[in-house]
Amino acid sequence: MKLIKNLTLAKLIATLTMATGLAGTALAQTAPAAKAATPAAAPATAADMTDGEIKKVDKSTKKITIKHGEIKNLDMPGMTMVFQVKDPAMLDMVKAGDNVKFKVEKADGAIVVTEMQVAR
Ligand SMILES: [Cu+2]
Repeated sequence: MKLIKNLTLAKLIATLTMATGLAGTALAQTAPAAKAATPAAAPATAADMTDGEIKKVDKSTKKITIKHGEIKNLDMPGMTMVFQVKDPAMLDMVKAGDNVKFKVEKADGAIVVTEMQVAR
């Protein structure tokens, strides 16, 4: 009877030690993540710009296909899609394969690229 009691106690202590160890690990993992989140508080203008790669430029329809990263102001995840451009001159600035930073806005139900710069 005494042996069983000791075993149970040993098991309890082992469980507690393990739980404490896990909690310690969780805390250690939380710290760098919180630190990494701080630089994300960038100026609003930079946050509005989206990274993308030009896939296709169609001057006849004034549309551009961009493989884009997350578009935060439109709450859109990364994907490849066709955009209209605000200024057709933008179509002369870029070609397929270019990496760009661009800004998109919703206008009259369409998603329009309003600003674009080639990332070098
Ligand atoms: Cu999209």
